[in-house]
Amino acid sequence: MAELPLVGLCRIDHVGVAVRDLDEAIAFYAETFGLECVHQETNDEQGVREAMLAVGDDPDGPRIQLLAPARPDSAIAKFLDRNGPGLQQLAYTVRDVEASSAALRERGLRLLYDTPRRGTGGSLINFVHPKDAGGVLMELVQPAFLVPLADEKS
Ligand code: MC0
Repeated sequence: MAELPLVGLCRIDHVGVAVRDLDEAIAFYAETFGLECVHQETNDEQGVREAMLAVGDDPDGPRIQLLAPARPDSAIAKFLDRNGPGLQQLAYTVRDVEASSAALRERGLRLLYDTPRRGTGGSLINFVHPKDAGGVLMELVQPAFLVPLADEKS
């Protein structure tokens, strides 16, 4: 039997937490847990405002990602309506999100996007449907430093 291609999960990239109000959540995590916000952005395609929080001193360590809805029809708004605030996703770093997605498709899992989309800080992302990953929304993240520039692709 032919061997399945490697999935290539390298490490935990971040844990995503749905929140109703981003600024309030950033203040809560800073004042209560001492976690510093190291990055903020709005992702229009995903309909989210997000903040990355560092845990400990490792500059490459896993982050906590706070996710607040930027519009009422977004995935985060729907999650909050259904579940309230809380853990929404677990994200893994991969070197090649297309290769990892293909490997998971070969194992019969549903990937949410046919081709990767833009994630935090210029990363490329895709998701495994939570019903195919034991009830966990699993995100694959190819960090920006591993995303080829447009003129390097050919
Ligand atoms: C839904 N379900 C979840 C879930 N969301 N289970 C675990 N974790 C979640 N986050 C469950 C529901 O409870 C329900 O179960 C079933 O999945 C519904 O499936 P569905 O009807 O197919 O889908 P929807 O409409 O609920 O949407 C879920 C889906 C959506 C995962 C497809 O949220 C989505 O497209 N997510 C990907 C994009 C995303 O999450 N963007 C925000 C983060 P029952 O048992 O009731 O049937 S943006 C981001 O993360 C970027 C900025 C980045 O990191 O770079």
